[in-house]
Amino acid sequence: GGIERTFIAIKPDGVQRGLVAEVINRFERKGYKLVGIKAIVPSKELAEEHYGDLKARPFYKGLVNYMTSGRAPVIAMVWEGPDVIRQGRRIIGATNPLDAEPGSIRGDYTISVGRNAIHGSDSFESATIEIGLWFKPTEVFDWKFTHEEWIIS
Ligand code: YYY
Ligand code: MG
Repeated sequence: GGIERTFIAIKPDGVQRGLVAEVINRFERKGYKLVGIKAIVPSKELAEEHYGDLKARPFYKGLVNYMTSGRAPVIAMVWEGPDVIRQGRRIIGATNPLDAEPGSIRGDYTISVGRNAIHGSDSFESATIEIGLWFKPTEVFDWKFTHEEWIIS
């Protein structure tokens, strides 16, 4: 795949669990580039928009409450690199942690779908929308690894 950007967020349970460094490490060590990061307690409006396609689902209200409680912030990130949207979903693992492969973040650290620690965009379209929702253009940075030719050819 070509160079893409994806929206990755460590949800409040992941922050409470002390998984921030672990998540960043798994993307960084793979060779992906961190082009945006911030801590944020999303407003109800932002969380509802972010999960807008799930509005009709029974868990929607609880999901929005959990994201917006402020009992821990969300760590919102933009990661860049070849095929990072699909590969990011693999690094994260299946939505239900009981289906997530060992070696994935959800597979290694979580046991409940309602506390699965991390979000990752599922397509180019949702990545574009989600980055625009969570980040201002000035909060996302164009930069190059000095050693880029040793990671990407
Ligand atoms: O993209 P992903 O996070 O893997 O799953 P989605 O189907 O987009 O659902 C978003 C979010 O909703 C999921 O990470 C947990 C929650 N959820 C839930 O609490 N119960 C479900 N049965 C399905 C999803
Ligand atoms: Mg999703």
